Amino acid sequence: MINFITKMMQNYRKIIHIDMDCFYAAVERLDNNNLAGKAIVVGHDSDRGVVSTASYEARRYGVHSAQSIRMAKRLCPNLLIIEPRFERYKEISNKIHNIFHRYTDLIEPISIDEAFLDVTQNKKGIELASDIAKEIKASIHDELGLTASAGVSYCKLLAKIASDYNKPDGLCIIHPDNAIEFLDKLKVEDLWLVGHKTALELHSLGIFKVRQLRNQSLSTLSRLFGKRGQLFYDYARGIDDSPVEARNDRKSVSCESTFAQDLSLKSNVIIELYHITLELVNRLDKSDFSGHTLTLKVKYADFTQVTRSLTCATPLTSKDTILPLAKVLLQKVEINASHPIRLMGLGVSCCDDKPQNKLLSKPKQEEPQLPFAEY
Ligand code: TTP
Ligand code: MG
Repeated sequence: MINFITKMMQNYRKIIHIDMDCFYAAVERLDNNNLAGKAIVVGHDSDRGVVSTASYEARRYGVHSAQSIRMAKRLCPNLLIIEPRFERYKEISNKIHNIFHRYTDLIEPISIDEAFLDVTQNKKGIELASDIAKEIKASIHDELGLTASAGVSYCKLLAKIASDYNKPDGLCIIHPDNAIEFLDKLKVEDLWLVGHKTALELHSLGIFKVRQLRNQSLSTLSRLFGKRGQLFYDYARGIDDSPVEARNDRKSVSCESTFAQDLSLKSNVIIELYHITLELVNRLDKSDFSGHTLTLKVKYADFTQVTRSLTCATPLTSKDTILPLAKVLLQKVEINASHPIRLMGLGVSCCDDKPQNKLLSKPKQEEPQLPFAEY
């Protein structure tokens, strides 16, 4: 029996999830000692500016990511607003990934400050994933002057939940033997795929805790949530077989702009489209990326949003190829005074059947970037 258990244990994967603490704000503090201990946010200081992140001092006042700067100032009168410096954040993100690569190349970036690492087989032959997590945290601290939180477990779901558990500067390990006990403490909204709407649906059925979710049969969950039902059933049991997928190839490059004033005149929208195209071409060039699918995103003043895409045979790399296609996509979008436009984004992505030959021949680390993220 003991041999059987030992064998089972050996088959468990060892996964680490790392998430930097207050990432943009921490980098700003690193570069400016005067910001130490102060309530700061990173974002554009304008009427329409949005908080990218807030220091913990600011969070105490209720300031948080995605809030308007105006509201943040109201909540925290002494708030300092720092203009974002994305190039600097990417530079630090690359250095963090260089530290990860000392242990494994099986790294899945989730965003600029967050990644999964599969260290089951690692370059240093270290047995305990928790030892690797400690070393990574120490290197990030000693070499870069920043703190990270780490979660360690046998699957991505629990590693991610663990890294959130003791933030900031946390380390939390969920051993397979303790997984169910750990899950029992959690609310359903702590699980992946349980957003606000799903949480409300579950609450209406009297299901608030993961423990209660586990009592539901697979057929009930599948009937209520379709394909997600199976996932909820598995997650409640600590089952998540999804692999850590190393991404050497970028999936997309995009950029977007929130206008100083909402636009309803087509001529103004076309001028903005021109500027966004130039910025997109600049980003494509810098990242050595080309794709075949162009996507236009339009967000209206009432925050409704539409996207329009087209795929073409020619790689989309230059203004001369992208701008005419972007205008074609714009034709498919409503523009009028009763529905003014607040934000427009343009992105190029790869088609799944067209591999990124450029990147395959010249592997390079991905700069994690969410398509169209309002960051
Ligand atoms: P997060 O990891 O979500 O947040 P954080 O690192 O600032 O704080 P925490 O300690 O809770 O992890 O996001 C990483 C960075 O991404 C964040 O520093 C700024 C940026 N970001 C935005 O620009 N907009 C957003 O809405 C969010 C959530 C993050
Ligand atoms: Mg973070």
